[in-house]
Amino acid sequence: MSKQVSLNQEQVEILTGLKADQKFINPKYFYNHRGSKLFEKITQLDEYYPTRTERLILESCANDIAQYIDKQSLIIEPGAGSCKKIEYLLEAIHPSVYVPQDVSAEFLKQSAERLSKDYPWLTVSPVVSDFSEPINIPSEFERHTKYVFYPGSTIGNFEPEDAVTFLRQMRQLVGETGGIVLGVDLHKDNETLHAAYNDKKGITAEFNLNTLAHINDILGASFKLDEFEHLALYNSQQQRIEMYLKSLKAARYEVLGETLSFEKGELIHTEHSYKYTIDGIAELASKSGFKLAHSWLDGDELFSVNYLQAD
Ligand code: SAH
Ligand code: AVI
Repeated sequence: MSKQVSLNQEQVEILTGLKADQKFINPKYFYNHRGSKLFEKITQLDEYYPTRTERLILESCANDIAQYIDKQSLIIEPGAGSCKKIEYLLEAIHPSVYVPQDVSAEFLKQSAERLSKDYPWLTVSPVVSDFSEPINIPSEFERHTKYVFYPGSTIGNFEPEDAVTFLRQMRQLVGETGGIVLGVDLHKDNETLHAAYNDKKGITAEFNLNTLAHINDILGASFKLDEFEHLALYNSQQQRIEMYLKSLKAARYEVLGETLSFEKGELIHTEHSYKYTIDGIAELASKSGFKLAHSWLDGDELFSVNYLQAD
């Protein structure tokens, strides 16, 4: 008789990916507590230009960005992580409520507590949930004009059609009067992109491999991290970084009543990171009920911060 195993939603999602012809793991599984800390280390790497470049833009353009945003508003930040980038805008925008959302529960809690302490005039109301699902804003905040702050080019981790679905959801959330401040990484030469996802210290490799430790915890599995290798390449035709975990040997794992087999050299897809042009961002906006009101770029045109106004 086969053993009945009752699985939770995360376990089903992960097992479905690992049984597919092209194996995959949703990139949200990078982010257990250790993954969130490793991402913070990535943001400090010389090769990883997006974070420092976006911070420079936010710092120098905060007052211009604030022109588009009502005071005393409510700001929602999906995938807020460390909640550091909103700080560049807080004094200029002066919202009443900040709702950081993330899947990495403990990391979010710590980030939100720090922000709350540093900005006593701000109501910080963190939400632990998946940003692909609609977010519930507590009814006491209903009267505020709503804006979304979505920095870091996390939008690039969606397939372009899913990015439109996500932005449509954000359009519903902000209504006729709000908008979204959207950080998007731009097209550039292959070497810069390749280096950003293949850093010399191997932090991105650790971040990618940590996914296996995270899913080991969720599945009660025993994937061995040293039997896999980090692989990241730029696909210039599709204009995206592709990240994989490569199995270094043939292996079979028994996990929650399923047999998972890996061939030597087989790839598990873990992330896409799409890079856009300003025209591409305008297209995303118009497909999802926004218009691209303004884009702010750094001098080298590596990264963009955009304001998408409800249309
Ligand atoms: N906004 C920060 C962090 C970006 S890293 C910055 O710009 O530096 C991506 C963040 O999104 C992480 O904190 C991760 O935990 C979160 N995340 C990834 N997938 C998610 C999902 N499906 N739902 C909610 N949060 C998610
Ligand atoms: C969160 N996200 C936008 C990062 C990116 O660059 O796509 C995640 C990351 N993956 C590897 N390095 C950083």
